[in-house]
This record gives sequence, structure tokens and C-alpha cells, in this order.
Amino acid sequence: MKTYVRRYGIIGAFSLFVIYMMISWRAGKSSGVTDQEVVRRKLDRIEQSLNKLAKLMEVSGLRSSTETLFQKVTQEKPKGMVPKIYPNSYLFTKWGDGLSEKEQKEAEGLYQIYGYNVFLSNRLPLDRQLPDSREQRCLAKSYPKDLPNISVVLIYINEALSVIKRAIRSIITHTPERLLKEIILVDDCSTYNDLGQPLQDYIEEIHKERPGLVKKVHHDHQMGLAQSRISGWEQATADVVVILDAHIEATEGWAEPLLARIKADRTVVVSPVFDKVHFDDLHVEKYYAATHGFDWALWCMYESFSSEWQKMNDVSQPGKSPSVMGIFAADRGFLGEIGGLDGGMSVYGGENVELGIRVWLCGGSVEVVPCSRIAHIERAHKPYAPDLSLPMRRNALRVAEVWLDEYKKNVLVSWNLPLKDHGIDIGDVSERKKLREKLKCKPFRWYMENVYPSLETWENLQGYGVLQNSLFKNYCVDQGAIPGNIPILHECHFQSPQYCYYNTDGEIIIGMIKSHKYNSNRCLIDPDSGSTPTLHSCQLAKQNQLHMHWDFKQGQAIRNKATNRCLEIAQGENTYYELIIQQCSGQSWSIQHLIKSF
Ligand SMILES: [Mn+2]
Repeated sequence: MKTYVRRYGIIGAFSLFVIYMMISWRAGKSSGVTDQEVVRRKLDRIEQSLNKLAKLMEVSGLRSSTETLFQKVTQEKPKGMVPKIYPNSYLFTKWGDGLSEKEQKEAEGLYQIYGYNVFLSNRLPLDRQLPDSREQRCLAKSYPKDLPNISVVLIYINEALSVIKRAIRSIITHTPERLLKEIILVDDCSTYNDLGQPLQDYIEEIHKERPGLVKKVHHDHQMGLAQSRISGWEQATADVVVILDAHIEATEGWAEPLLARIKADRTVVVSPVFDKVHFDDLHVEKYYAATHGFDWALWCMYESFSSEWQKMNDVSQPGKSPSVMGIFAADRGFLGEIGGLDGGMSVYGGENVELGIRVWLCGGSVEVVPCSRIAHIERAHKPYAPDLSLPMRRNALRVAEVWLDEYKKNVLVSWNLPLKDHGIDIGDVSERKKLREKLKCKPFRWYMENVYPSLETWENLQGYGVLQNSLFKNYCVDQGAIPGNIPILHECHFQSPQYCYYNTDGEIIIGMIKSHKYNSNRCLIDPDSGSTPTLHSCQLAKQNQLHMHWDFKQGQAIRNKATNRCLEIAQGENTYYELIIQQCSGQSWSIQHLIKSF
């Protein structure tokens, strides 16, 4: 019984960490921060959350955790101390002791280009041994002899040669020969010149042992991740196609668990667990298996498996997942039947969520398979585009237009765009709409109810965007310092800390609204005494019956239903205008976008 309680306590804690992760990444965005930094911070937080989770597991004795799976490469002790010449570079935060000035320059230069440690990669053996990160129960499993064979597609743009070579080598080493039909390299128009002849030389070396194993596809202009995956799929001839990044290393036994699931059900699209290869010292860290979810902006994120999966009490079992994160295996024919990937997606982002939703709605399902592990380099920066949020936003709107039905508005709310005339070109979606009709796919409501019930519906929202007082239009209501619970008036920058929401319950939510039911938003409260408004978790505020309900009509006062006082602005002692709560003096407010007029 004790174990039972502890186990569920830990599962609860896991959920809390996931929640923490989701609450915190948006909060990190404030004025002056570029979208690219936001993406980076988000990835950092996901990583931190997983690390914390792993540590928690270890402390609780449920399972071993944050294991460093690959011995960190020890640097030779410096003969004379050479100072680090890039003290602010992420590359040298934990790595690089003892390198000469010349070596540091080379390493930093390569890192700036690729976003990971190419200097070190070039010096590690191509067939380096990674310790086994699989659960004990995975090792005891046996798989059918007659598994389908595979075409492995590696997509890349401006990837380091040694990294691609190591990916190829690791796949050959760790895939039974009878299962590996071919490796297809898709180059999405790399602009660095070391990928031509040197890569060809390596392929020819491979072909001495495995004639014709490696094929190459080259785009003559950058076509994006989705089209790269399609190009690979088009060349593939095996039963199953596995689509991977080229900055990965396959590990022992990675293929069989995926193939066994597809053999049992050709409509299931499966993902391995990605262990993390650190971008700086390239050591591998075991990642806990998790599902691949997303928020209403359609950014993907890790989440805990369903309670049904938890109840099985077997971490080696495949678990249902709302979506995929870009590395997956599918029956080649089935992937074609349901429309491959959406080639109209540009550059990066959204294409995986589109695939996940489409698979579920059009007759298949998605699973994460914990016994299959792929080590994946998490880059410090990505080479696809200077600001990933722009293609991401465009692609998200494209997914919304084709698949989300009445929930399309949630994507617009999430990106703080107006419901009508957002002015963003999403390309031609007529073919994708026809595909949806042809396949007789289910409505998105079915997905909400059956696949992803933890997504909020946001059905009660009436208005969203920045909230401005008519006296002072350059200033916006802002969530204020984090941590902290005092909303402020701040120069408008139209970023997420200034997003406000008004709903039919009369709540005013300040700061980016949460996409999942297990997260709580922060509601504006009249604390009753004093004149300083505060923010509280809406759930707790409800429980504690705080004064959280407001009468508000567009262009009119914001008046608390319980206290009858108003949210207003006034000059404080320091002469700056401040947000206060006081007896109503007739001030009026407007929220940026209306869902229906109120
Ligand atoms: Mn990747």
C-alpha cells in the first residue's frame, strides 16, 4: 500500500512538474526578448523539468534517473593554464578546459555555425558506444522474427559531416542487417561545402560492405522540414519508413519495438524516446518516456502518459500520444494513404502536430514506445531560420484552417491575432481540405473529447489581447514581475505578459492563458482592502471566494461585482501612472479583440 501511495504521489509530482513547465515558459517572455530566445528558453525549461522529474524519481526510489550514459570526454590537463577566451559562450560553460587558444577559436567558430560541438564530434569515434538506457523489462522482451523491413530517412540542412556519418554508422551497427533496407539522406539545400565529396567518399566506403545501402536526395532550394520528410518518403521502398533527424545516434535494439507495433497494427504511427545528447560535451542523458502534446499555439511539449498507462505499472509499455515530435516510424503505405506530410508547411514547426491530429482523425493512432531509444542532439540554436516563431505561426494557422473546425479560434487567440483578417498568408490549403473529405476524417471535436481531453476548450472567452485605459493609450495592463502577483501598467509591447482575457464568468485573466485544464490561469482580484489589485490562481480564488468577478463592457468601466469598486489608473507618489482599485470615477477600458461583442 505504501508503495502504491508513493507511486501515485510521484505520478502527481510528475504532473506538477509538467504543469510548472507549462506555466513557466510563457512567463519568461517579457518586452525586449526576441521570439527566438523565447523558443530557446522554452526548450531549456522542458529540459530542466525533465531533469527535475528524473531527480525526483531517484529521490523517491521509484527508479534510477538522470544517468549520464556516456562518459564525459575528459580533457587533457592543461600544461599551462590557458584562459577561456569566450567566457560568455554557452559552449564553454561546462566544457573546453585545457584547450589552446587556437582550439577554442576553432570550437567556438564551429559551434556558432552548427549550434552544437562539432569540434568535439570530429574527434569522437564514429562508432562510439552508448550505454544502454532501456528499462530492464525492455531487455527481456522478444520480438517476432518476421518483422517488416525499414527505410531510414535522415533529413538535414547544414549538418556537420561527422554528425551525419555517426548517424549512418550507428544505424548500421544497431539495426539487424535483414531489417535495414536502405538509408536515405535528404539534404534540404545545405550551403556549407563540406557535405559534397567527403560525404560521398564515406558512402562509398559503406557501400563496400553494404552495396547500395545509402541513397541521397538533394533539394536545390530550402523546402522545409515537412517537404524534406516527404522527399525521403517518396524515395523509400521498404515496408516501414522511419523518419529521423541527421543529428541522432541509433542505439541497441531501437528498431524492433517500433516495427513490432507497426506489424501488429499498420495504422499506428510510433515514436521512440529521444535521449538527450548535450550540445556542448555530447554526453548522453536518459530521458523519461513521455507523450508528445502541444498547446494552442501548436508548440509541442512533453506531457505525462494517461492514467490508464500509469495503471498498467509497466514503463516498457507503449502509450498513446496526442502527437509526434518529428522522429517517427510508420507503415510506408499507410503514411501515403493518409497524405504523408503537408508539403505546404514552410521551414519549421506545426508539421508534426498536423501529422498527429490527422493520423488520429483519419483512422490511425499515435504511440510513444519506451523500449525504442534514439539519442538526439539538442541544439543550442537551429539553422532553419533566424526567427522560428514566424513560420511556426503561419504553419499553426494552416493546421487550424484545415483541421480544427470551431477550435480554429483558439489558435488565433493563442497567437493574439484577430478572428477575422489576420493578414497572414497560409498558402493554398484546398488540397488538404479535399484530402480530409476524401478520407472522411472525424471532426476535431472528437479528438478533443477522445484523444486530448486535457486541452481547454476556451468556450467561455469573450475578449482577448491587450487591455488599455482610454486615458492612457500607450500603456497596457501587464502581469508585472514574476515571481510576484501585482499587475502593473506598462508601456505596451503586445507580448504575452500583457495578454488579458475576459470570459462569460466575469473573470479577467492576466498573462498568457493556459492551454491545458491541469494548469491554472491568474485572475484579477479586488483584495477588498487597500488599492492594489492582485493576481491569484483562478482555481484557488474560486475556492477561497475572492473578489474575482467583474462587470465589463467594451469601452466602459471594469467594476467588481462584489465590492462595486473599479479597476482604474492614477498617478502614484512617484508621478508614474499606476493600476489601482478605487471607487469608480468613470474611467473606461478596451480589450484588443472581441470574440463576440459585449
Ligand atoms: Mn532535432
